[in-house]
Amino acid sequence: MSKYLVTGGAGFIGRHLVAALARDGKEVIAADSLSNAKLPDSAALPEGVSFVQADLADFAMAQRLVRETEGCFHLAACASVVRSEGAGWREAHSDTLVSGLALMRAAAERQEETGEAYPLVYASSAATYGASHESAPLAEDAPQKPVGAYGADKLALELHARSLGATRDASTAGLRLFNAYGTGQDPYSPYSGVITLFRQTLADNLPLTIFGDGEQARDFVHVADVVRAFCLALSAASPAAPVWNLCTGRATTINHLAEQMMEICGSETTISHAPPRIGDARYAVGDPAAAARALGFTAEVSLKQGLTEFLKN
Ligand code: UD2
Repeated sequence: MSKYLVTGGAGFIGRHLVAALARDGKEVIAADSLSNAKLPDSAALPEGVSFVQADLADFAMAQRLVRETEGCFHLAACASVVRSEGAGWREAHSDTLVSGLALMRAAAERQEETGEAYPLVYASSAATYGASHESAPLAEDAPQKPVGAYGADKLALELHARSLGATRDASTAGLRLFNAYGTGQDPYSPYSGVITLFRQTLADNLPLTIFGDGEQARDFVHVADVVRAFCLALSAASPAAPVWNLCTGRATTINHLAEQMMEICGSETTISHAPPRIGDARYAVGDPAAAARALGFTAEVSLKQGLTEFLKN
């Protein structure tokens, strides 16, 4: 039976991926440092899944987990802007970049020992493109100009994947995630996405706050599609270290999002506008064509469908 490592396995996307792999009959080691996620209830873990609390930047730990598995989905990262830009920058850098490097090096080493490819699919981010793009969907060859430490670390991960592919045949694939949403994000965490925050605000019957004029656009991709793309990318991992957008290609403004969510909930709450967030991207929408060609991946869940399901759960 195939056994896979999922890092960030206690996080929002990680939990969905672990559940999907288990449903597919795979064994899974879900590893997480728990620095930004809650300990999963061991009694509720699907059959074939074990959980390990682990600092993945610890190379010996990465080596151990990689040796026990046949492939890795690397989702662990520190998405907190406050931590990665503030006093916790060193730990955040370790969680986002050093952990990925440790796993990639452990994967290359395992491959050299066994002579068999060890595929590693890692989460990169739309944050690698930066905030300065105006209106056209971003294809993979768009300039990458990250504005924060998180985006810089994700870009560095892509570069290291390429470098380790060239020097040691490390077999990787990167997926640049746009705005993922779905059940399981903590509604009280300031790091949760706008959809999760709006849902909680609507449930509390409070006014929605939109930062700026609300005409900034995002590419919202449902977590079920995210999971599918990760699974498809596993067999596309190679020493060429390919990277694809994980997106829908559809632009949704925050004004439109708020309207749609209010309509689905039948809410008549008010909307207040606050000053724009510093460094907020005006337009973060991906071009999905390359992933469609290479992986056969097209996002299937429409925003309306995804929001309706999400707001009911
Ligand atoms: C997302 C990621 C971020 C990084 C970036 C890359 C999340 C939570 N953040 O940031 O880590 O990967 O993408 O491009 O996934 N907004 C409101 N009202 C609210 C909350 C948000 O108007 O109450 C706006 C916000 O100003 C932004 C948009 O909604 O324009 C989306 O915000 P977000 O925090 O969900 O995600 P984003 O794209 O800023």
